Amino acid sequence: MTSERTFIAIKPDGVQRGLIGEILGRFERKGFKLVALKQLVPSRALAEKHYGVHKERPFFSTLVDFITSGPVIAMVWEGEGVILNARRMIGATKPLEADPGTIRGDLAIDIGRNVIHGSDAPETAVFEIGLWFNSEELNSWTPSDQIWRVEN
Ligand code: D4T
Repeated sequence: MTSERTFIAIKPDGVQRGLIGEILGRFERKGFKLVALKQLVPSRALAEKHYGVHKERPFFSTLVDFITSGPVIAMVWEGEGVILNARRMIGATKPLEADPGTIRGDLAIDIGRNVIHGSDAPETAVFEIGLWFNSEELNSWTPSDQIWRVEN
C-alpha cells in the first residue's frame, strides 16, 4: 500500500457555520487517518503564499480577505489515494456544480464560500503541508482498528 498525505482546511465559513464535526466525520468514516489538526486565524502572509498561484487573478484580494477573516481548521489526512479521493469527497469548486453527496454539493452554494480546501496534487500537498505545519506537528501512528480498514 502506498500511503500519502494531503492538506485539508475548513475555511472560515465552515467554522462559523458549525460544520467542523460534519466535515471531520466524513473523512473519519471513510477511513482516512488524521495526522495533524489545529485551529488558527491565518496571517495575510500565510494566505498569500497558500493562494500564490492565484495572485494575478481578480478575486485574489477578496479570497485572502476571506481566508484570513476568522479561524480555519487546518488538517493533514493520510491514506492510500487520499489526495485525489479527498478532492472527490470535496466536490467541484463551484458548489452549485458539485455533485450531491460531496461536501460542497451538500453544504455550500457560493464559490466564495465553499467551506473547504484540499490539495489538488502530490506536489501541492507537500508544499501546503510544509506551509501550514512544522514536522513536529505531524503524527505517525497506527489506529487500533487499522486491520479492519485495509488488508496488509
Ligand atoms: P481551494 O483551493 O480553495 O480548494 O479551491 P479549488 O482548488 O477547488 O479551486 P481554485 O484553486 O480554482 O480556487 C481557489 C479558491 O478561490 C475561490 N475562487 C475561485 C473565487 O472566489 N472565485 C473564482 O472565480 C475562483 C475560480 C474559491 C476557491
